[in-house]
Amino acid sequence: MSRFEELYEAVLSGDNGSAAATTRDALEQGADPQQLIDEGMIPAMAEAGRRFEEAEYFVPELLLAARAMKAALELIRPMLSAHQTEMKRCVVLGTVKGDLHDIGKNLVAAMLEGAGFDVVDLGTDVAPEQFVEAAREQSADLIGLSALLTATMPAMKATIDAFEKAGLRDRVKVFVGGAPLSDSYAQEIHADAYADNASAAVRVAQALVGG
Ligand code: B1M
Repeated sequence: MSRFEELYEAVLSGDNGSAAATTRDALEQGADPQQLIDEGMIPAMAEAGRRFEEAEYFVPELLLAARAMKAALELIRPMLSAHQTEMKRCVVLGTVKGDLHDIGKNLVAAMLEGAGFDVVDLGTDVAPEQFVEAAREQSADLIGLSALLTATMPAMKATIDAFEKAGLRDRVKVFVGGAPLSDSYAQEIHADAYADNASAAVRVAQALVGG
């Protein structure tokens, strides 16, 4: 079994000890951190999602898979951050109000950090006012909003509206992402950009700050 398959199996079966150990070993042996994410972790979470949809997995199995993915991602995060640049742009990132999904958002955070952004991660279930307050405190350049539930997509619009209301909308660029979103929805809510995955989020963020 390849190290990617081992990591895939560890995440899918929710074995966080094995996910961390496999990741640690693979990194020590020179594995590419990005490849571990793309070929081990993401396919495992996609399969966990498929099994959930087919009623083969239930919430506890999903939570275990998510925990295993987090354990592996924590080891990879510093390696992604190793190539930081001097000029740091600040991104305030979070999952919008009512939404507790954070795996994709955490991946986006890790990749942005890896690309040299200063990431302020507000976590999940973040109210519009919390985004505004953090953006003000941090003098943020960018705001990244994540949503995984169709029911919480309107909270993205509420957040963008809160920036308008606070008079900050011209000072920050807002990009959005998450499985139920689309480019057209992003346009509809007047976001500046949409990214459909973590790598695209980095490209979008770089484009929005003009570099
Ligand atoms: Co939930 N869940 N969940 N869940 N869950 C979904 C999203 C769902 C599609 C499953 C399903 O029914 N088919 C469904 C939503 C349906 C809908 O609204 N359309 C769903 C539901 C219904 C629910 C609950 C309501 C279930 C319940 O309790 N009855 C509940 C809601 C809780 C809440 O949020 N209030 C719930 C709970 C949970 C768990 C807690 C068990 C767990 C989350 C654990 C955690 O995040 N810590 C969970 C999980 C794991 C999933 C699935 C299986 C996997 C999500 C995931 O992590 N994917 C998901 C089904 C699926 O996606 N197949 C599902 C892996 C991750 C790497 O991908 O998050 O898409 P993703 O992120 C990608 C891109 O979307 C993008 O980049 C990432 C990397 O490429 N991206 C961004 C994400 N954010 C971005 C931001 C950006 C840019 C790109 O810029 C800012």
